[in-house]
Amino acid sequence: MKKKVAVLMGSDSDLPVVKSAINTLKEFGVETEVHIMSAHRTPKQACDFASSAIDKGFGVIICAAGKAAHLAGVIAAHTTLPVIGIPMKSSTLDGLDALLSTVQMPKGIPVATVAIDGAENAALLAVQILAVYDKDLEVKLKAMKLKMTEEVLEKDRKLNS
Ligand code: RP5
Repeated sequence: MKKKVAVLMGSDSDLPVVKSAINTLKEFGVETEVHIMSAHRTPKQACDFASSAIDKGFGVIICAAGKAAHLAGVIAAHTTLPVIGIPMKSSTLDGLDALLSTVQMPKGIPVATVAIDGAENAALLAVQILAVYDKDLEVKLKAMKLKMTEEVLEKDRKLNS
């Protein structure tokens, strides 16, 4: 059975950035569930979601949060699924606070952290994880990489013509 990806964000104010992750997952045809969920404002819902995510057919969980960004860490603490953290640039510290909060996990509870506001890469990493056991996704990823290479080579040709 095809696995789903969960996209969680700490606040609806994160949505404009997180949208590109949702769109990328859609482009790959990955079934996606999106929720506003906070380690601080809805702690019980966050723990319950993570604890039941495997049974609900999820394969990867993406968590976007800003400031003292604990969402990805709390979710990772309650599941064995791979968790990808997107540190959000939503504070006066330009997201550096969220980056450090997301990436500096204690030994035993890893969170795969992408760049500040790196929503698209979070989605691609989720697709790559699912593609280990999904040939269709592997083929789509290879096509995407080929297209990227062609675009750069075309620019290089134009530059030198
Ligand atoms: C975090 O605090 C959210 O993920 C968001 O990035 C930031 C600000 O949230 P709001 O105050 O806009 O709801 O929890």
